[in-house]
Amino acid sequence: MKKNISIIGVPMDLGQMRRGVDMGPSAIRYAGVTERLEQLNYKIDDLGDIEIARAQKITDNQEGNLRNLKGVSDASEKLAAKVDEVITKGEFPLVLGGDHSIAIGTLAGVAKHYKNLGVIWYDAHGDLNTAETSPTGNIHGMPLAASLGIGHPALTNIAGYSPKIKPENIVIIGARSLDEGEKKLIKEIGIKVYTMHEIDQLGMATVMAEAIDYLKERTDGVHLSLDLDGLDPHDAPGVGTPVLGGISYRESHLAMEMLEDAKIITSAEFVEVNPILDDKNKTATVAVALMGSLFGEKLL
Ligand code: 4U7
Ligand code: MN
Ligand code: MN
Ligand code: MN
Repeated sequence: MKKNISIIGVPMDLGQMRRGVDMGPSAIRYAGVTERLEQLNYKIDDLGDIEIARAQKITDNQEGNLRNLKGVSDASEKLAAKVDEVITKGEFPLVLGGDHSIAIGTLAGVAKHYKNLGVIWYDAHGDLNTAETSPTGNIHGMPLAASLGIGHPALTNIAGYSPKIKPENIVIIGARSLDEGEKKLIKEIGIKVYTMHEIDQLGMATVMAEAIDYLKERTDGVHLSLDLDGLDPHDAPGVGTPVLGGISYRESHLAMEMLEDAKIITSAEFVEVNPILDDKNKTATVAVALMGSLFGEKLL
């Protein structure tokens, strides 16, 4: 039986320094997310946007190398409560970003409901920094660490518990820009990572088959956190931190189709869409197309 999908917009831009990513949810709605998923016979409940405090000056406000800490932390609490409510109602939470710092709140709301939540982190980056290791102080580079319980308590203790996830339940896909501290942490705690090297060498079909097998045998739910910069900037130009040599549009569709076939995804978020940096809303359109595949659209 198909679950109802609840859409939650998070117009967050406090986790980084480029303007415009707060318009990501609008861009994704404009690209037709509701209509696309209704065609697949889902009932869509668009819950609107979480309210985000507007920073006075997004470039100031440094608190010990954690830019806009309070704004991010407050929004994470609100988002966690909303996601928790959606899952309690028996619906599928589909979260639209906004910068990737929102994953802290999403995972805080989701992980309450699972003993062994799995996470697919589809991203050019590891997002495993802390104030100590971050070269930028931008919290959108820290949500995976925070969810593991690593970092400032205002980020790790959202919803009153920590950690949300275990290192062995995470699979990172598409990595090609990892900071030194992130590389060290990955080796220390043992996170499974398919970098672009493995995707080139094995092919996306094998990478996804392995990732699905790995998560299936150890988790009771899987959250997909898809940062559009996981894709190559030619296919997804509207992102704040583009990195050349990424996952293609077709490879990404294959990944989504394989996740749909495996029926393992229990919540999802699509983040980092920045329409100001985009080419005619291409990146939001790509995001919606990938959601189509994730929720069962077929070519024939
Ligand atoms: B995204 C970076 F230093 N690692 O921490 C950092 F390269 O959510 C980039 O994946 C983080 O887009 C990118 O600032 C965060 C940087
Ligand atoms: Mn990224
Ligand atoms: Mn990211
Ligand atoms: Mn980015």
